[in-house]
Amino acid sequence: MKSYTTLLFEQNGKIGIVKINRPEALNALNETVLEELSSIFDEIEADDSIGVVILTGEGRSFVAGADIAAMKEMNAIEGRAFMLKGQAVMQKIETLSKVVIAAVNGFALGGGCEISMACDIRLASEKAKFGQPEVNLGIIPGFGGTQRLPRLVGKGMAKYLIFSTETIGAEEAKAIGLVEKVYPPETLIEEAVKLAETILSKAPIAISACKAAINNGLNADLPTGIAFEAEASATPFGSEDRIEGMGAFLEKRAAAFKSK
Ligand code: CO8
Repeated sequence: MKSYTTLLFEQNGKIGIVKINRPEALNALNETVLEELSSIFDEIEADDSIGVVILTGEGRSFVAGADIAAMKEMNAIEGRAFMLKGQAVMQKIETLSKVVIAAVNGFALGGGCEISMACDIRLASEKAKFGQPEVNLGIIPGFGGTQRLPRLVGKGMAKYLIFSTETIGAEEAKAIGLVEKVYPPETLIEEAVKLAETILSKAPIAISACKAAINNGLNADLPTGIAFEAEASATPFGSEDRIEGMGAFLEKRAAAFKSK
């Protein structure tokens, strides 16, 4: 990996751990963080030695939003360019061929909640806090929040959270479907690694096809989604891993998958 000024990277077997590292600003997303995230996810996509990614934050925050001090100085054109840059990063994470797990260790506000929603699965510390406070600042959740939040929690709850700007804790986030699991802060990363290892033990080609089928299907109506599913099934079905997985089941042994 290249060296980054606002990110830390660690590789543990096939698990890549990306940590946003601007704790003095609670890991707020400025242009540099967005550019570095874009670059590191390109590197991860191209790197066959990484199978699953964990995204987390250094210190007491996951990401406390887009950088308000930086945005304050932007004119409308610069603001739009910044928004597009943020949206592109979220899109890159969402469409990565590998699974990305958000390990939400603290504040996930505004752009922080939005980047967690671009990840495939959200695990949260009991200390995590979620919210979309943008309308307090005269802007909208413009890193995909108006679109991904209703898809996760439903239209009414998304409007409630965005219009009220209420900050909610991890358990409430779990109750509304914004978070999948909640853990004590000290075991969050350990649990994220365990989940990553579980995912890594499955056929990678099938996991990647499931991710694409779910994402593409949610962007379409049901018949189109079902057609995506049929298309997505073809490659895993034709793979050696399918022969291996089915053979292993019938021979009552663990499968040894080979696909990337
Ligand atoms: N941007 C810049 N700096 C920040 C941010 C942020 N989002 N959040 C915190 N910081 C900085 C603080 O300014 C402070 O810096 P300093 O020490 O130099 O004063 C430092 O981090 C520590 O923060 P606090 O002292 O405020 O810590 P507290 O524990 O008292 O409070 C909070 C923590 C509650 C998280 C508080 O910092 C807060 O409310 N932060 C802002 C949260 C917010 O409003 N986030 C949404 C931002 S807007 C956004 O994300 C839009 C995305 C789409 C953009 C579309 C563009 C068009």
